Amino acid sequence: MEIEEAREVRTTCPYCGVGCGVLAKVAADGQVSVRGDPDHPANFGRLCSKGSALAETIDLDGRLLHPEIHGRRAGWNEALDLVASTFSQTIAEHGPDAVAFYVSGQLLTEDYYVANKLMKGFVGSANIDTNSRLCMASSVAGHRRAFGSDTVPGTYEDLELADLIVLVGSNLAWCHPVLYQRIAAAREKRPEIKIVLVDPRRTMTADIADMHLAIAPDGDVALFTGLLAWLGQHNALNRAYITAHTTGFGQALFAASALDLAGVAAATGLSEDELGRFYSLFAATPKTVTVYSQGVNQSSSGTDKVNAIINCHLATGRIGRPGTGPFSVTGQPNAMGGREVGGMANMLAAHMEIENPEHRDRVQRFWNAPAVARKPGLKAVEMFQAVADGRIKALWIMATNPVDSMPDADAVEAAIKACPFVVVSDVLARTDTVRHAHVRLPAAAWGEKDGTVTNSERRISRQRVFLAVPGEARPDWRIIAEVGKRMGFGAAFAHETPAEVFAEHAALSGFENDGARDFDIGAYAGIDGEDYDALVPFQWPAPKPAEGAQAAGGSSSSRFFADGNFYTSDRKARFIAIRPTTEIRTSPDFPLILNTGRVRDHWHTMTRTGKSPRLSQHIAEPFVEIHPADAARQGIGDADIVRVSSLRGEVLVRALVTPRQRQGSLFAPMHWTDQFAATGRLDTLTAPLTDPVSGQPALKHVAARVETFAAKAFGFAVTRQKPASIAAPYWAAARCRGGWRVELAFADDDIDWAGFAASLFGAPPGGDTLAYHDRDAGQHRIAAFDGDQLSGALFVAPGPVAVSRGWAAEQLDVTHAGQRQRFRIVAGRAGADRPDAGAIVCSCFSVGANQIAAAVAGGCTSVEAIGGTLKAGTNCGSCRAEIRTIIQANRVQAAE
Ligand SMILES: Nc1nc2c(c(=O)[nH]1)N[C@H]1C(S)=C(S)[C@@H](COP(=O)(O)OP(=O)(O)OC[C@H]3O[C@@H](n4cnc5c(=O)[nH]c(N)nc54)[C@H](O)[C@@H]3O)O[C@H]1N2
Ligand SMILES: Nc1nc2c(c(=O)[nH]1)N[C@H]1C(S)=C(S)[C@@H](COP(=O)(O)OP(=O)(O)OC[C@H]3O[C@@H](n4cnc5c(=O)[nH]c(N)nc54)[C@H](O)[C@@H]3O)O[C@H]1N2
Ligand code: SF4
Ligand SMILES: [Mo]
Repeated sequence: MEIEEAREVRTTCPYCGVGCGVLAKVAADGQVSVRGDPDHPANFGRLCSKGSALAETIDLDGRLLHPEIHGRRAGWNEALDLVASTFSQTIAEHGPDAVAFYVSGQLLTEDYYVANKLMKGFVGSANIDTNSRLCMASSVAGHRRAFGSDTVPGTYEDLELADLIVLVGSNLAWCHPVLYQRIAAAREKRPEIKIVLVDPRRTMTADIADMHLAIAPDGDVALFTGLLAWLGQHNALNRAYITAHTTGFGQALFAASALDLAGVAAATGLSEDELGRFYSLFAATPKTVTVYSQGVNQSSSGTDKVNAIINCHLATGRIGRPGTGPFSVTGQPNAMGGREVGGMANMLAAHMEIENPEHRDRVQRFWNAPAVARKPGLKAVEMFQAVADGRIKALWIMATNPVDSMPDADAVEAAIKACPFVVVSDVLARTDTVRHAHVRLPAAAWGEKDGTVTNSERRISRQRVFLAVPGEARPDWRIIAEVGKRMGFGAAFAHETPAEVFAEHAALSGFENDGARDFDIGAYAGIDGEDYDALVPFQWPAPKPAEGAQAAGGSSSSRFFADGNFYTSDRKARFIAIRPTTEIRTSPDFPLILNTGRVRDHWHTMTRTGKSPRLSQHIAEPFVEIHPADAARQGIGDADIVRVSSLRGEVLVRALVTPRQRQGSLFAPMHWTDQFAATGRLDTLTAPLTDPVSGQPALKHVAARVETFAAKAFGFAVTRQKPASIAAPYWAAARCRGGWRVELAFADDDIDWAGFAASLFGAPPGGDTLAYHDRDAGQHRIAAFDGDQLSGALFVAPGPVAVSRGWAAEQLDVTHAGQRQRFRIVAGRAGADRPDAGAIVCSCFSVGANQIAAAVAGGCTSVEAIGGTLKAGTNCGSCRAEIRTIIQANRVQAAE
C-alpha cells in the first residue's frame, strides 16, 4: 500500500495484553514517532516505557528479508513448495500427528485463525500449540472448569470502580504498566481504594499496595481455600447467588476447610494476623477485583489456584457487576485472540470444544473441511518431547523463540536440532531458535501488516500498516495460506485480504450460536475491506443484531455472569473442590527456590527491546535477586558474578542482594539469550514439570543453588560494533546510543588484554590505540580510535569496574580530536569528574538513581518534585514507583 507521509496511523501496541492504542507517524525523512492514542479505551493516550520506545525497535538491523533454505537464499516459491511437500509427505507416510505447529500469542488473530484452520481442519491433527501454554493455559482451564467457557467476565473499568484490588502473582507496575497507572490514578481520586499484593517478592507493584503478603512460593491455593473457609465461618457468603447460579458449593467448602488458620499460616508462610486482616478486608468489601497472572498460572497447581480464586468470587456473588470479578490479565498482545480462534491443542475454533462431536461437526461443515481433528493434540511441553523422541518429524515454529522460553531449554534445543524438518517464521535472521531452522521464512513485522488483536478485557483492536514491507517479508497469515494451497486445500485458503479472514472468523463465531457460546462477534461476519480499515476498538460479545435491532458494535462496558447464565449444560457455575497440597522441590544440593519473570523495559527474548538503547539502559545485564541472609551464607557480595544452577543447567549472572527478595528464594529474569549474554538462557534451568489440568509449566518454582563465580578480573567495554564473539566466561552486551556496552568477568587475570581488546573492537589500521596498564593493581585500560571517533574502550579491574557507564557510552557519540581528550578515557578516574548518573531509572529522559538520590538530598521529596527538577517520571510514568522507592530509601538515610 502507498504510505502517506506525516499521517498518523491508528494502531495497537505489539507488547502486552493491556492492548494500548498507538498513533504512529512517519515523517518526510522516514523518522517514525509514536504517541498514545487518546481515544483508545484501554489507555486513553498513555503509553508505558516500552510503548513509548517503539520507534527505536523498528529498524531493519538483523531483519530476515528473504526466505532461506539450509542457510542459502531462496525464492518464495521454492521455500513454500518445500514446506508444503515435506508436510504433505510426512503426513502421508506417518499420519497427521507426525507434524506440528508451535505458534504464538504474538500472532495476529488472522494469522492464528489460518494456522489453526490448516492444522485442525485440513491436516486433521490438533498438534498446534502455542507459547500461550506457558502463559495463559491455567487461566483458560480454570475458566472452563468454573464457567463452562473461557470467559474473562470483567473489564478494565472494574479496576477503577473496585474498593479492593487483590493482585496475585502479578507485577502490574512492570508488566501491565498502563493498567497499573489507571489504578494509581483511580486511587488518587478515591484514596479509600485498598490494594493487596500477594507475591513472594516485594516488587515495584508493592509501591501502591496497602498490604503486601510475601507468600511462600505456591502458597496461593492454601491462601484462597483458607479464604473460602473463612468466608463460610464468618457468614460472609452470598447465599442467594450460590443457590441461584452455582453448583458444588458444599464440596468446595468442605475441601477448603481441610486446613485451619494455623495450617493456612504454615502453608503460606504468612502470620495468622496477616491472614485475618486480609480475610476481613475481603469479606467486608463487596466491590473486589482479584487480578492475577503468572504467579498464579505458571505453577504445578496453576489451575487450582485459578479456581480457588474464582470460588471466592462465586461464593460472594462478586462477578459480572461493576467493580467486581476475578480478572486474569493476559500477557501477550493477542493471547486472547489466540484463544478465540482455538489456537491451543485442546481447543477448537471460536471457543468450541474438540471433545464435543456436535462442535466438531459444526466446524467441519463451516470449513467444508475433510477431517476435523478428533482429539486434543500435544501441549507445548509434550510437543517438544514428541519432537525429541521422533514422533513429530516436521515442525513449524511461528513468532516464538522456544530455545529460550521453553522449560528445560537445552533439551528443547536438542530436540529441534534433531528434528528432520524445522521451519521457522520470524522477523529476525538470528535468534537462538532461527539458527536451527532448515527453512527460514521472513515475516512482516509490527507496522508492516494489518490485522486484529484482543486485549485482556475482550477488546478487539486493529493493528495497521504504516511502514513499507522490507525485502520479501510477508504477513504470517499469507505465508500459512500459501502453504495450505500448495498442500491441495486451495478453496479453504483463498482469502485475498486479512479482512476476509476476519470476516470468516466472525462468521464462525456466530454460526449456529444463538447465545449458546460466549464468543460471538457475528455482527462482523459481513465486514468488508473498507469497514475493516475503519474498525474502531470494540468489546465482545458482539452478536449479529436481530432483524430491526441497532447496528453492530460491542458495548463499552460488557460484563458476564452477574445474573448467572454460565456456559455449562445447566447454565450454572461450578465450584471446584480444591485441597491445598504442599510440594517440596528443594534438596540439600538445590536448597533454594528459583522464581523467574520479567523486568520493566525488556520484552521476553529481547528481539525487539534489545534494539533500543533507551530500554537497554534500565537493566543492562542478567541478574539474580538474593536475600541478604542467603547471600551472606554463600559469601556472595552485591554485584558479584554468581552461578545459578539447577539439576538441568546453569547460568552466570550478576548478584543483586536485596531484602525485597524472600529468604530461601531467588528471582531471575527470563530475557537474556545467547544473542545478549555468554550463558544467560534462564530456561536451561527450569523443569518440564506441568500443571496436571492445564499442561502449563511451573516456571516460577525450580530447585536451585547459587554460588560465587570466582572472577579474577572484571571488565567493562564500550564498542561501536557489536563484537562478533567474546572470549570471556561472563559477558552481557546491551545497546547504547553510539553502539554497545559490554560487562565482562574472567576466571583468570593472566590475559593479553591488548589482544582481547582487539578481538572486541578491532585495532583500526592506521588508527590510534592508547593503553594504560598497572599489572600489580590489576588495572588495564585500552582505547582505540578510528580517525577522531572512538571504536572501543576496555576497562579491566580486579573487582567490579568502577567507571561511569553513561559517561563511557557517551564517548562513542562524541568526537575525540585532541590527544588530551583521548587520554582522559584511559586516565585513572575515567569519568570520575562527571557525576555518575547511576543505574538508569527513567528511560524516557535517561535519569539515573544517583541523580534522583542527589535531588532528594537537595530537598525534592515527592515524585512530583523530582519530575519538576529532573523531568524523571513525567513522560510515560513507568518509573514512578522506582522513584518513590529511591525517595523513601534516601529520606530514611537522611533521618538515620
Ligand atoms: N516489561 C514486560 N512486560 C511484560 C512482558 C515482558 O516480557 N516484559 N511480558 C508479557 C507477558 S507475555 C506476560 S505473561 C506478563 C506477565 O506478567 P506478570 O505475571 O506480572 O509477570 P512475571 O514477572 O512473570 O510474574 C509475576 C510475579 O509472580 C510472582 N510469583 C512467583 N511465584 C509466585 C507464587 O507462587 N505465588 C504468587 N502469588 N506470586 C508468585 C513473581 O515474584 C513475580 O513478581 O507480562 C507481560 N508484560
Ligand atoms: N523462565 C521463564 N520462562 C518463561 C516465562 C517466565 O515467566 N519464566 N514466561 C513464559 C511466557 S508467559 C511467555 S508468553 C513466553 C514468551 O516467549 P517467546 O514467545 O519465545 O518470546 P519472544 O521473545 O516474544 O519471541 C517472539 C519471537 O517472534 C518474533 N516475531 C516478532 N514479531 C513477529 C511476527 O509478526 N511474525 C513472526 N513470525 N515472528 C515475529 C520475534 O523476533 C521473536 O523471535 O516465555 C515463557 N517462558
Ligand atoms: S502497557 Fe505498555 S507494553 Fe502494554 S500495551 Fe500499553 S504501551 Fe504497550
Ligand atoms: Mo506470557
